Amino acid sequence: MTKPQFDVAIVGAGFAGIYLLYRCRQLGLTAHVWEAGGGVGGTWYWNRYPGARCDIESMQYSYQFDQDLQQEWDWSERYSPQPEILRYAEHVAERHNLLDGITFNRRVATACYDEQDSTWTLASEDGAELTARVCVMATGCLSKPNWPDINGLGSFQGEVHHTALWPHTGVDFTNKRVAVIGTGSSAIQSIPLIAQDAADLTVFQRTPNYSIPAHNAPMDPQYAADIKANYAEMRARAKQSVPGIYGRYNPDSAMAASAEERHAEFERRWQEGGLLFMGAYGDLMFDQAANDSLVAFVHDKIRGILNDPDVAEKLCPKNIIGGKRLCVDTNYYATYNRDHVHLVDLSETPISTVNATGVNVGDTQYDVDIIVIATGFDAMTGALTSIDIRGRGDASLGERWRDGPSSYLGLAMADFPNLFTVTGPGSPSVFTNMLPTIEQHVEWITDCIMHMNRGDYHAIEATKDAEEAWWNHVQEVGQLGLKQSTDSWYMGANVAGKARVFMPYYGGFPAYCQKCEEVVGNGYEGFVLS
Ligand code: NA7
Repeated sequence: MTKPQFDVAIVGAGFAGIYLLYRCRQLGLTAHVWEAGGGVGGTWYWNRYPGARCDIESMQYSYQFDQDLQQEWDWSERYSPQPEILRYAEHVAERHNLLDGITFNRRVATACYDEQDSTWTLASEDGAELTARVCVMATGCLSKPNWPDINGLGSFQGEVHHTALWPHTGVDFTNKRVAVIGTGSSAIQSIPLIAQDAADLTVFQRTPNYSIPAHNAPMDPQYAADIKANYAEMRARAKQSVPGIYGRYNPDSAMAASAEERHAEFERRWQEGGLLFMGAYGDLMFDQAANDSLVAFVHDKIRGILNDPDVAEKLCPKNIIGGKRLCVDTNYYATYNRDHVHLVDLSETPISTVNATGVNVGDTQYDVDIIVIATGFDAMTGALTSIDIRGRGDASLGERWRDGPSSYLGLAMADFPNLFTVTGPGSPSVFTNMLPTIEQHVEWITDCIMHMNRGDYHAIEATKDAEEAWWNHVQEVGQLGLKQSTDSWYMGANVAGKARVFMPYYGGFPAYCQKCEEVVGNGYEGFVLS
């Protein structure tokens, strides 16, 4: 047997990769990270578009593994802007001396399992190799940009920028005519800021999204101090909530309340802002009438903000609220009241072509200087299937997932021994606060590796039966309630030709954690250790 270079090879230096490296070292495991970007931070390294910020409050969108860090770090705003989150990631890497364990600007091309030696060999696009007993894909859920299949995009003579590949030097919109294609979270965050500088802004909208005011503000020092004084308790409570986010969830049924009470509760939540808007009642995602009542409330809000009723109608989504991830904004709808901001509705006529001078829709040509592509990601699977991952018997993960992914707990796949995914398809991931979800996965994976070491096992592999049973459960739970009625990236609907499968686990963070603990308690049930 050839001894691998490391116990653990880690792909990606976002929040998952950083914590993995830290935890491996704490446990005495050798580990090395390959990262495609030029620095740590993952999604916060790449997504530098104007207005990029998290939609979970900063006091919760942070690590909890380091008590001192948790007490020392001061967030400046209720929702941290991208540069501050990136600085935080950099700080954690420096604070724990992790940088020497990361090779930057190294994109993984292939990952192959050698059954003889029970080791993984990673090969990078630039020809380097890395061997390890265990390989962990910490590649993120929203990492592979989704480029729209628009005719002629390459022929445009001006600047084209994808929000997820934003230039580090920024983009100067001053006196420029700008097109934004897409109206998801990235567009909704950036449009108000682009509009501040641009001479003219045209937004090309295929489907409107629901957006709730962030009411972002400088961090209230008293609020931060109160949380710091009770951080452990707050984190424990968050872990008991379905999305892993601490907050006020009303379990009552919306339709059991009077119309006045409902309106008052929705209004209170609108004034508080943020994703907890959906916590107003317990059945908003399960009862059509309840959801309709919230839709009517938000439509009224949109109509109340917009000066032009035609534009307001175009901005009112027709699908349920909460089907796609809710957006959280600062002045998004009001931006369309500005004379130089225009909305082009693509719902009936898509973009026909992009040519040298701009965007063409039907008979109308929109000449612009800059095109911003805000069309999201090949979510959940894109970063994994971009790597040629080969397991036992040369099994290809990309081939295996052609008709949609499948995984045991979002952590491991049959025929891919010693390979783990952090927040992979089949785990709660994007339905939760990603930071605690990442920490739970990293701790589970590293505990598992220690268990292997203690038992002198050289390989662990999910069984086909366990994978299939879990995946069926993921699909069943995904069909509960109203969520599946909306085409979304949760089920691959945003990428042309991608299989439609419900990818994240919709059963909630507490149920998921319990399952993971049971699996361990039952001697790594559903896995074969050899
Ligand atoms: P999203 O939420 O996937 O949004 C992408 C947007 O781009 C959405 O409005 C799409 O319309 C639109 N889109 C995609 N392809 C096209 C084409 N060909 N023409 C016009 N419009 C198109 O990505 P984001 O980056 O905004 O946000 C992703 C997540 O990051 C978000 O949920 C947060 O969790 C953070 P569609 O709805 O598909 O009709």
